[in-house]
Amino acid sequence: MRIDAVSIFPDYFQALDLSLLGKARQAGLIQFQAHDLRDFTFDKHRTVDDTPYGGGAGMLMKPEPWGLALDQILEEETDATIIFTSPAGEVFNQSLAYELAQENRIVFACGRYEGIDQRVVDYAATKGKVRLISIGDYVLNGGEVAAIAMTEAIVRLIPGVIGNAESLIEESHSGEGLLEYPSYTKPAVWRGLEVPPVLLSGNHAAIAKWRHEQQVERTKRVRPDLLGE
Ligand code: JQB
Repeated sequence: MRIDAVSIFPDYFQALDLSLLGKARQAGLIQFQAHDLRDFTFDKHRTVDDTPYGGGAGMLMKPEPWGLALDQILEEETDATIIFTSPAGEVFNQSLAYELAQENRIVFACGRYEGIDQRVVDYAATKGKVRLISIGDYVLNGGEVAAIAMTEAIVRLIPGVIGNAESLIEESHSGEGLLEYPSYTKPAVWRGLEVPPVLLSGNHAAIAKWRHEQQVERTKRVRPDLLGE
């Protein structure tokens, strides 16, 4: 899979050099490239924003640099998915991560200010599949953090990226169904706080039952919406 991101803050994406994602890149499982939108401007101040037609607060991103960036990144590519991170998009979730993990090419268009001229979205739709995606119902100052979060969720689903295939299988059984159970490691007593004795019992059926009960209790308490309530 090849992932590109266009942004006026390409340095954000250095976070993807670290850890899991860095290893997936070194192993050739994914290619990632961040692009500076200002490289597609020609004026002295490398301007990417302008005032909105019809009035309103703040500035919008002007279309011309976006058009040139998309042209250069996509060239003759026809099957790319172009994702506009946006508070007005569909909300990202695990099933969307699985869906996007099947793609060959993803381009993240990361806006700033009050967003991007709508014609950029319409133009992108002539070059590939366009999606507007939000990472949740809160307001960020721009799309970079959202693109990084989605990239991490997507890339870890690519075969070979997570060393332990079992953890993915376990997730897929619980994914979007129930919250995780609480986990403990050594020591058995820490600062007077004990690990639940059932986990030290060696009784695997009892452990599975306890963990499932914990999942149900937590989900009812914290995320009743996941149980349809
Ligand atoms: C500009 C963004 C998000 C991209 C995701 C999420 O566009 C705006 N509209 C109103 C207020 C603020 C902005 C700022 N902004 C580009 C841009 C916000 C994404 C964003 C997002 N994905 N919250 N905010 N979950």
